[in-house]
Amino acid sequence: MIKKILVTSGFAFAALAAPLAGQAPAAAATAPRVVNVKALDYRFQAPATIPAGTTTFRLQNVGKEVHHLWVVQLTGGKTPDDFTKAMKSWGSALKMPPWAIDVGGPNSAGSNETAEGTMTLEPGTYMLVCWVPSADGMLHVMKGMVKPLKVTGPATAAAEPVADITMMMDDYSFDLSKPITPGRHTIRFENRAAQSHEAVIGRLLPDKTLAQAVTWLNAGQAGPAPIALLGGASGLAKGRHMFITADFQAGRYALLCFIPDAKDGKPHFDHGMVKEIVVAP
Ligand SMILES: [Cu+2]
Repeated sequence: MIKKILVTSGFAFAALAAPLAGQAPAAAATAPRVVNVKALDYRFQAPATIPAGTTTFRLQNVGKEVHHLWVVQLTGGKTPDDFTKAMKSWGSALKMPPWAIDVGGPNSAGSNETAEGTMTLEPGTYMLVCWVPSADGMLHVMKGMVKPLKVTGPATAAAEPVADITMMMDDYSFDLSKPITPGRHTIRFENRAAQSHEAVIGRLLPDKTLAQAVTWLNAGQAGPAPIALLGGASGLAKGRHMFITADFQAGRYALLCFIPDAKDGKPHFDHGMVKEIVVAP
């Protein structure tokens, strides 16, 4: 943004430089790096390599279906090929190998919508994945929505965002530090449970229920959407955290986790990880 102003207008630059002069010159350099990712039906357009450090992934959904960006780190020397081989046993169920660690990402965005998520990534090998199911029951990852990402050192010196609200995830709950009010908020998500959790967030449309939102998302999005998705946190492994910044309006919002349970394989919403919250005017 600033770069654009610099090359197009000297006047704008002078106006912009004045208020910056009194501030610490490092301020601009510490904003998280933005990585733009496009979601299509059914693939990701994303860089192959990014520097380590605090990074905002901006997921632009240019497809017709709902998509999310789920980032997993491959540990124990595993490669993207190992991940592709492991996928062959999945079919219509999410079976994350134990060496693939959920590190977050921007969760579900509707068609022509954008969602953002900020995480701090260490150097390593990662995969970008979409687990959203299509109407045929097939997960998008099985249709080609999976792409390797190399994260290289040294890390950029970017600071993590400052959150005004914290959301703690546990077996099987979403716990907000305070009620969400209309307007723009930065929320820090943290998972303190042993197994991974996610938080899909959306505004329920008038007269629509949580159950209708779950069914619509889980069964290939048949018919008009009962929910306006605004993103949320993709899967976070134990102890991991991430941030989203999003605009809220007055209304009823749904918080949902679709991850299959470690013990019985049932989605976490069946264990109670489904919550309606009210953003009061
Ligand atoms: Cu998808």
